[in-house]
Amino acid sequence: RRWSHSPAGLTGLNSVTEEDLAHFAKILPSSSILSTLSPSATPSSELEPFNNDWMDKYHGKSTTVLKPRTTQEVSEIVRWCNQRKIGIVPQGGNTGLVGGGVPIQDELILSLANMAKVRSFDDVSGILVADAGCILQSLTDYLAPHHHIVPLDLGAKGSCQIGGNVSTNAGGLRLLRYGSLHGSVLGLEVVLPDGTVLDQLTSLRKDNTGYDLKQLFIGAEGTLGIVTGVSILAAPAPQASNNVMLALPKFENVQPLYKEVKRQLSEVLSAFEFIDRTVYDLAVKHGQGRALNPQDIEGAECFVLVETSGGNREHDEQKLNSLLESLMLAEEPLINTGVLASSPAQFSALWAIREGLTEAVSKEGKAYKYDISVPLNKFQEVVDKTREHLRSKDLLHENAVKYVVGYGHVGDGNLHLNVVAAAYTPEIEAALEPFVYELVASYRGSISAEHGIGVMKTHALQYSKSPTSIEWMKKIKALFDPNGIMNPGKVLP
Ligand code: FAD
Ligand code: 2HG
Ligand code: ZN
Repeated sequence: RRWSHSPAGLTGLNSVTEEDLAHFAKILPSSSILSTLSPSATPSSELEPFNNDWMDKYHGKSTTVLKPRTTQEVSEIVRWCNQRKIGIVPQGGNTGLVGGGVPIQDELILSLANMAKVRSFDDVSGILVADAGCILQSLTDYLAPHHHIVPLDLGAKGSCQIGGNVSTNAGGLRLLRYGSLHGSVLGLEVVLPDGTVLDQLTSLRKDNTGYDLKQLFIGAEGTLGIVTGVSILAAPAPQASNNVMLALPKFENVQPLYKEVKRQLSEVLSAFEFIDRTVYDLAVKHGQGRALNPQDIEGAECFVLVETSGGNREHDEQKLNSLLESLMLAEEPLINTGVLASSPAQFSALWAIREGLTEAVSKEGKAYKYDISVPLNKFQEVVDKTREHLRSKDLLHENAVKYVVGYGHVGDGNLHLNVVAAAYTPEIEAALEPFVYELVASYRGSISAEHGIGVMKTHALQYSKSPTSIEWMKKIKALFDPNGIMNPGKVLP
């Protein structure tokens, strides 16, 4: 494989002009238009949150953000941009971690933030239909009194939008239980790059009428169209949830532990999350969740957070207690200790450690994030080999790379390798890439288990996709978006 990482140039696309703004003003009220171009002249500081990503790693130079309120408005904007060959970046909550949601140059940003209504919910079938701009947490809150939950949960739930989740095919903390969005999304409404509205917003559990077009937009990262509505199968809310944080003396115990936990908890197991010692210590340092008793976890090399969700509290607690008992009393125990939540507050505090890892890492420094699929027994090896590689390049010190950590979703075989540096520098990037991608390929893994390709990995796609697959991806892109206006420079090399 040849390695080249030159920033994508967006040839053949036009910048937004004052004439374009005058046209947008016929479609949208002035409150839905932010632009540094006169006559609106929004201060550029107001565009910064849209131009910069969550990690402060990717920076765009867009002059204009539009916030349509209806699918019709989205369609009219897109139709105009297609005629005028103006690049569009669809943006949800801007929590993406691969630079997909911010412009590369001065593309127009189309924010879904003003499309945030629940369209319908059927508490018999559990089918929820919502605007793409609904924030994930607000959907969870909406469903709670109806005793249902969104079949997806992640640390960014307070900001990310369901349209962004669908567009990144977000995995999250309970994929092990509820499966991928490719299964739970029943239908989509999408504005295609020529402005046509593709209405596939069915509320049917079963529909085998030919090609399932909606699947193409799940994980397309806004390169094929703008998702404006989502129909999703909500899950019944569990009657009882519980969790336990297990401290392990060594990484090698994770795999046998996972087997044992699956065997004993079977149908009530809903999460099994891995946290290495270094990132646990960072979470504690930066005040995420409540630290476990330091004496209890002395010598622990890593942690696992196990969650149960079931229909009968007594039955689930009994299962969890007997699991803990058998683990502690085993001749060669796989764990040092286990902290079982005994109240809703403790339950949340344990989850807060896991959900707060991304934030803890970002408080510590600038993170190079590799979200990869590798065999479970290689998780630690990947972290160790990366650390050793950086050490060999003399880059492992306070002023360069401070920490190399690993955490992730064991049930999904998904490791989050985070390299925490003092600053983003070309030197560190050159040491990490293609090193990490070569390593992943040597295990026949995936270079993106859940966060997507965005702008970060376009040049590395070939590590996980064959030339034939990439060729057909390009053909599909050209078919939907012959002018290349939809999130240009993202996903495809
Ligand atoms: P954005 O960041 O705005 O956009 C992401 C991509 O989708 C971009 O390419 C954008 O152009 C496109 N897009 C957004 N909305 C639309 C739309 N309506 N139509 C078409 N394209 C659109 N990811 C996981 O998979 N699992 C996790 O556990 C997880 N945890 C996270 C925790 C934290 C603290 C953070 C900051 C991020 C996490 N992420 C996780 C990454 C991120 O992918 C998710 O947060 C989320 O799915 C992105 O949604 P968003 O609305 O913020 O999308
Ligand atoms: C998670 O699982 C998210 O917490 C974010 O996918 C991972 O911070 C990361 O690298
Ligand atoms: Zn994740």
